[in-house]
Amino acid sequence: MSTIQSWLSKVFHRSPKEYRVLFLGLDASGRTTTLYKLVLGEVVTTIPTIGFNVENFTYKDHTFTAWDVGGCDKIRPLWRHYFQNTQCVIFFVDSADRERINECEWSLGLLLTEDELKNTPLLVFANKQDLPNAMSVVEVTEKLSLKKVTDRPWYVQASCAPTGDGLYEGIEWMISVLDNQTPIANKQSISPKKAGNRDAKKDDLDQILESWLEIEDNTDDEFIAALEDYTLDNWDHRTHLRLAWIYLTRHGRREGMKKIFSSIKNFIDNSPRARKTTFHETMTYFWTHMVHYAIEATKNPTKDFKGFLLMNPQLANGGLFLEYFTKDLMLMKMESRKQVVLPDIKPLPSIISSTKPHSQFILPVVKKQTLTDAEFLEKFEEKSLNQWGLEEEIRAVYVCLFMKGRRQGTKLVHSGMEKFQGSGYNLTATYFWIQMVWYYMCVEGIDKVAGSEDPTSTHVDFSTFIEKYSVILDRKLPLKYYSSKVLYDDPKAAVEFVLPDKKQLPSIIPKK
Ligand SMILES: Nc1nc2c(ncn2[C@@H]2O[C@H](COP(=O)(O)OP(=O)(O)OP(=O)(O)O)[C@@H](O)[C@H]2O)c(=O)[nH]1
Ligand SMILES: [Mg+2]
Repeated sequence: MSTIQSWLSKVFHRSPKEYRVLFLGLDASGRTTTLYKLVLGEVVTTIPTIGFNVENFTYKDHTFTAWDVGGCDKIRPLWRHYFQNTQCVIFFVDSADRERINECEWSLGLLLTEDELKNTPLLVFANKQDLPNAMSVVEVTEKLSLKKVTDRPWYVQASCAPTGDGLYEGIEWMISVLDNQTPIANKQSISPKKAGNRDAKKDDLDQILESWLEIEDNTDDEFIAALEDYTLDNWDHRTHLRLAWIYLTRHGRREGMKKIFSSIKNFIDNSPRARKTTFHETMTYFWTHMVHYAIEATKNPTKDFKGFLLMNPQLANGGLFLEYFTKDLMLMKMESRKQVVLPDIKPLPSIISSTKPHSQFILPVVKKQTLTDAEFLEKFEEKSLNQWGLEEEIRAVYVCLFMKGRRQGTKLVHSGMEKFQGSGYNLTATYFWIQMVWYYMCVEGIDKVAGSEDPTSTHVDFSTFIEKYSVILDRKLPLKYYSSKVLYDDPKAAVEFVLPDKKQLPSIIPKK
């Protein structure tokens, strides 16, 4: 049983007045602050939640198990793991963040289409009401198009998490709705439907493959040139497999994947041949993954595309995705079109990779810094650092966060690392280091000056910081939270955020 499942099953054994609620919303909307205000009655110092927090709190004879799941964009796909048996969704809005209110609407809109959340009451906290220019309840209601929501009870409550204003008014509304409902404990989760019967029969597959092998192909270079100037005259399953095969064999997974995504998007946007198609993130990811898996799993002696096809006839089956995803999830849901979602029938086959990320780096000793932090950042961005090891990696994280602040800095770290580490880049490990560095920056109190453009603000340079928190310079640190199998051997961790399987990442700072 997975860690998530065992946690979930523990939570489902409850007495009638116990309820399971889910805290969702964009990052920094105030969920963790609210959670601990309700649980401890005090204001805690939070750092962005990477993963989740789960706590119980009691109010007027009702016990709530609240799941607070991290909201930053790259980890939002995790939300769906928590939908099952949720009795109320509490959606948090930073009412002062007018720039991202459309993103809130979009994100909430997607949630409301989820089968597992069908008819689930929705409480919206229009949070951060204390901030100047915060949107009112009326404005938030309008901006989130809530009046259109007719399939469930909903309510918008103004709140301020640190003072606690409005929180219990919201909880009161939730209780009034829950008490008047038939216990939702009976609500069944949607079980994955059986894979559709669209799988081509073996004979049909043989026929497809035969016809595919008869096609006289142009050279790979000609094919790519035609793809890039939108003159390809075919836009079918075989074409997709071929472009994935060429890009992956030429550029490896990381770079290849990017090229595949961008070339398909461009082709759809620009070629009349693909006029009727729209780009599908999950489908593209699925086929790219399957082609990569096939490349890794088979040795193709002729080293050409036809030889590859011959050795992997299963790929001719255009309905192969139905072994992994329900039709509903893959074809009917906007979510899977817009972002890569996890399969709901069984996991994708994993690629056995002989090289672990980081294995090429040499164990660092704390070195005397010759570059200033600003020079280091410049070189990191230009990719012109001439030394690279764990210490440089941590320094890159530190200088990005320190100079640009948490949100901008995080983006910069990811894009820089992708450039720098190429196929060794691992999205989950990168997040892990960001979280640890940010945690110690918060412990030290220097998160307050991070991103400040004020030249007079105190600059704590990396050497000073790392001398005090040299504990971060431990290559084994990630293994306190993740097993090596999850972090390094599962190719998923390299491209999407995966949860730690040993221990949650810290998300609040202890009091001094
Ligand atoms: N002024 C003000 N600040 C708030 C309020 N609620 C939360 N904050 C602050 O907003 C920041 C983010 O709050 P969190 O509780 O960490 O937000 P979150 O929704 O858990 O965000 P992630 O974990 O990053 O997804 C923190 O600095 C909080 O102190 C509020 O009502 N008013
Ligand atoms: Mg949080």
